[in-house]
Amino acid sequence: MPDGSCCNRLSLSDLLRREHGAVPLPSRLRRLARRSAPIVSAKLVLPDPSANTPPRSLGELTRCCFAVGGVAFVDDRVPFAMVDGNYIMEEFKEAKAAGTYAVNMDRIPMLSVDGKPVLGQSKSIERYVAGVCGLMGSSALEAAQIDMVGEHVRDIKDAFNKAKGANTLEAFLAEELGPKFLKPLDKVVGMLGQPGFAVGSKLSLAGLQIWQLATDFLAGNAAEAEKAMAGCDALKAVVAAVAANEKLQAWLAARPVTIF
Ligand SMILES: N[C@@H](CCC(=O)N[C@@H](CS)C(=O)NCC(=O)O)C(=O)O
Repeated sequence: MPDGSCCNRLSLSDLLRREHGAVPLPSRLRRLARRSAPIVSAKLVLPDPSANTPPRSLGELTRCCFAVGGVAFVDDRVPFAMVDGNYIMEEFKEAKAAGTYAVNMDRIPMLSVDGKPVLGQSKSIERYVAGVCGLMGSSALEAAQIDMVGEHVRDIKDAFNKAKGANTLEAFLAEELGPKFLKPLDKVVGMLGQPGFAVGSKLSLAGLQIWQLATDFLAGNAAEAEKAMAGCDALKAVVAAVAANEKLQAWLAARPVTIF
């Protein structure tokens, strides 16, 4: 499955602990954080227990933000099974019928706060959670620049997926990915961030998005991606700095193994 696949309800209802971050938590969540103990739960039916590919669902970058920000969260995954190549998601079907995901037009991922489903759209969730976790820069302008870099990354993924759909991926990787996308993005990051940072001088959602693009999204085309990245020193420094983050590394080691 391509990046952009299913399937999580991320819950902030048990937002318990916050160690870093420029954006203060609402006082109600701060009270919750003081009185609760960390809970992280994952319900997942693995269709193929031997599958060993990294999770790349629409909720994964949000989980990475929580991890890097030191904010405990409930990792509540919709169970599914695969039968004859089809995804069977009975619990999801029932929850949809009950209106659980209505605010997100009956789709997931969904963020719940205080037990209430309040936010859908993976990118909106990412930006909100990144703010809570102190990953949206040091000013309103930096927040907007982080948002912009995220949209640049989205454009690159869209172009990749379009080429894949049109069976022109090979040409895209060889002729367009570097000159048309990665090199211009390298320039952006060189202009906006200190060495090792996508924007400003702090780890941000934009850095995580660049890291995810380089290490996960393009993982199936690693050799071509490496060629396309030649000379993109600012991007490479961001990827290396994010990959060196110890909290992120701990999450990567602890996260459940899933097929996407
Ligand atoms: N643009 C949305 C896409 C959400 C989406 O398409 N979710 C899929 C699962 S990956 C879904 O819930 N589809 C409805 C269904 O399967 O009935 C986002 O980024 O969150």
